[in-house]
Amino acid sequence: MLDRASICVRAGRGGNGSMSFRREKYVPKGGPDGGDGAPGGDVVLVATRQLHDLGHFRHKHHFRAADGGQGRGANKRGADGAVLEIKVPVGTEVLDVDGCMLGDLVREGQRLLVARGGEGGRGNVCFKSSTRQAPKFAERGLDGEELWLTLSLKLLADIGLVGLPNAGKSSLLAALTRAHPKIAAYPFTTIEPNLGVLYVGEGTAVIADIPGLIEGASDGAGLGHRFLAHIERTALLMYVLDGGDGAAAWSGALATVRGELGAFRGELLGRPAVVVVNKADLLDDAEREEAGAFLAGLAWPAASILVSAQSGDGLKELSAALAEVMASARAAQTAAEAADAVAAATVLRPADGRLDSFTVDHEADHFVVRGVQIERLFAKADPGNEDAVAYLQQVIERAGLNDALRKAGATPGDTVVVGAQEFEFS
Ligand SMILES: Nc1nc2c(ncn2[C@@H]2O[C@H](COP(=O)(O)OP(=O)(O)OP(=O)(O)O)[C@@H](O)[C@H]2O)c(=O)[nH]1
Ligand SMILES: [Mg+2]
Repeated sequence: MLDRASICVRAGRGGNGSMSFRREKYVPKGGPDGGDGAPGGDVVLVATRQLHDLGHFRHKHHFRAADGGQGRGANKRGADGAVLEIKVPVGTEVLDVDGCMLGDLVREGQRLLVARGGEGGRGNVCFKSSTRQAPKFAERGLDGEELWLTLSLKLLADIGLVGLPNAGKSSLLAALTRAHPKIAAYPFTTIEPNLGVLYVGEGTAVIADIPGLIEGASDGAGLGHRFLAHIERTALLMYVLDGGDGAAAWSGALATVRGELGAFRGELLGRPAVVVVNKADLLDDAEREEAGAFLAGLAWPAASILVSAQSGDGLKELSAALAEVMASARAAQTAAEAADAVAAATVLRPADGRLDSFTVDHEADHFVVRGVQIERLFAKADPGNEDAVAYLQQVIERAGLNDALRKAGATPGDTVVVGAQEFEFS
């Protein structure tokens, strides 16, 4: 199972704005009619349960969204670049090259915008004003963002084991999977969650074994509700009762555990459930019968079984029940999460600043201006076009760039750098 992959994503380039003038018979001097270029397509990661590992990124590392269309005459706008959606398994963490977390995709249908398409340039019709009747320039489209991402798949639990301390949760995890958790005859043996993989039908399910719950766990008693978060997104809960405690104790144990789950998050009580009485090997025939009657009397679980982690009694039956309940629980979870993801807004990275939020730094023999919007404005302007440069001068004067440069100590003739562009301060 490949649990890490690096990919390079590149959003589409914005289309150039058009520089065009109306040409019609009998209209000697038509006005400007150059349309806008369209934005390039974004690159978006989408979480799906149809994928279980990152194997499909082994041979494909580069992903590129479509460019935006160029603007044309007659005020025609280009066509938007299509968004590129890349599917990743639920449980994928997304990091940038510095190891900074960009997002954590934990639900079906959840989306993460990882590279924004470049803005389209405006056509010359946009620059018409009372003093500029015939603008002979248009903006250029901008490059889309491009970056390397590290995808890392972490296991998310499908099945959560819950019960009082010492019920045998870790023993069941060890008996059902290849995990080797610490097991001992005292409460709170487990102090960190353990994960194991159960093979169910054709697929797999991850089982999480968390520390035992005691009364007040949801308020922080025992090992507290810190661990309840680990089972919050499971599709199924498996309640484990200690067979050795005797029938009289089981109802109370269930009530305590369900009380704590409900206090932490009410919806956990409605989660599909399997109840087991463990340590069947300790029971005599009469007690086994009692356990059977107790389990049969529970109406809410999807299945209830008497097992022994030690002797292996009932484990086959338990695996089969888990597989069956898992399949329907997962389908319900996927549908509910997909509805949630549609309702929730797309996860976006922080919005870009305003045109007048920039910094000016005096570095060696030149001045560097930094600011998302102002850098974009410069990138869109064609430095070889006199009219475009005159327009740019006007806009940056209004945004306060010239004042800021003077304040920073710039004098006429000094070099100013904005993004990839360089000009002389005047
Ligand atoms: N006889 C018998 N003993 C068992 C069985 N399952 C677990 N035990 C014993 O019960 C004790 C507790 O088992 P664990 O698996 O550590 O219990 P736990 O629920 O994980 O306990 P915490 O991590 O403390 O919450 C250990 O001494 C196990 O050997 C079983 O099926 N039969
Ligand atoms: Mg344990």
